[in-house]
Amino acid sequence: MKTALITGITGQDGSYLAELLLKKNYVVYGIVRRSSSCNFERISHIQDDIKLIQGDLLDQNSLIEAIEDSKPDEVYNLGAQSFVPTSWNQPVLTGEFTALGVTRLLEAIRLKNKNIRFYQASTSEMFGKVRETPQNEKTSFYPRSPYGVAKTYGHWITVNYRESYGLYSCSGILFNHESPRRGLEFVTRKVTDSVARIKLGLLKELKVGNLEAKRDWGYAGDFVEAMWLMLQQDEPDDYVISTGKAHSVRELIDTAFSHVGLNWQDYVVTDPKFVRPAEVDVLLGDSSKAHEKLKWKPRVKFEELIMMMVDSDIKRHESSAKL
Ligand code: NAP
Ligand code: F7E
Repeated sequence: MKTALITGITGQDGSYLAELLLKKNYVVYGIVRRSSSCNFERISHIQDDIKLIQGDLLDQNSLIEAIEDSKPDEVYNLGAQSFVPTSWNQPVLTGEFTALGVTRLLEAIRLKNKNIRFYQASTSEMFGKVRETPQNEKTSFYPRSPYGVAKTYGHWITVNYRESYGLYSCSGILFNHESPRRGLEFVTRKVTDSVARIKLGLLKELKVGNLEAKRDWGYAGDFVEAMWLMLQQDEPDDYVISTGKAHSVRELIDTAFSHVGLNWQDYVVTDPKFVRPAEVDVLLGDSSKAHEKLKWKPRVKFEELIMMMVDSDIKRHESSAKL
């Protein structure tokens, strides 16, 4: 029986990864940071099956103790300040969590047990102002936000600990992945939640930013499988994980409104408040390497994903209206 330690277990990916590892009979530990109110909504259904340890990516000793207490075979570093706009308001904090936090965790592993396998949650945001399309593992980085810059540091320190100390450390360069558990501030969930509320008569309009931005959107449940597969190979390596199809925010909105029989032009307004200081215009991933070496392929298609999210948001609002 293997043991895994997950940072960011209360987040979207952490909850799906914990479910996957439990199904594979892992003992699953998660690091949670202290907050004044409980934020275990995404893991409440598995809370009795996992073990939670208090810790923070800002606090070196708490990470060392988490490694000592859980004695993991695998560590998945999913914890981060992950919302791009917040990274302009809080660039230093974003750097502390999302960049230096990776080094703190790698140091804890290096000091306690160099045989632990390490997964770093890297991102397509590192490609930013893209140098080529589609983007693969060899495409150079040009991050466009403090978040992207912090993740680029996290990516290279993961590669560096592999090359300096021989750690089995892998970096998954994941393109956008979504689900009914996505945070409400990200564009897919903001749209699907608003469509649900508009359909139920609880909201009148949806305010968004750049309609022309394009993303390669996949399903989080599919993407966490790739994280696990990366740590099961003979040699550590870095992989791009994507669907290979890009859609605009406009198409996303159209798909979500059409699913409930509404015309998006009647409800959507653009608001400069949601336009970013520097935009990532188009991201499109080439995950041939993951297809070939990990035998990984995404299952859920864009339209299915958006419909799944709209249906889930409608159900949630209907249930809370009944209470
Ligand atoms: P998420 O829902 O925002 O979850 C982030 C997690 O990090 C939460 O559990 C949060 O805990 C935790 N966290 C934040 N600051 C922390 C700190 N100082 N110490 C310990 N934990 C901390 O993100 P996600 O969508 O699941 O993404 C998982 C990871 O993949 C992130 O690193 C993200 O940057 C990266 N990524 C995401 C995507 C995507 O499309 N989803 C794509 C590429 C890469 P609280 O609940 O306490 O806030
Ligand atoms: O924006 C545009 C916005 O916030 C997507 C994170 O998980 O994926 C995520 O980062 C696009 C951008 O995600 C609104 O300008 C228009 O072009 O959903 P998002 P993101 O910035 O791509 C990457 C891979 C990560 O690693 C990150 O952690 O949509 N957009 N109007 C809007 N975006 C938001 N949030 N809200 C709007 O109203």
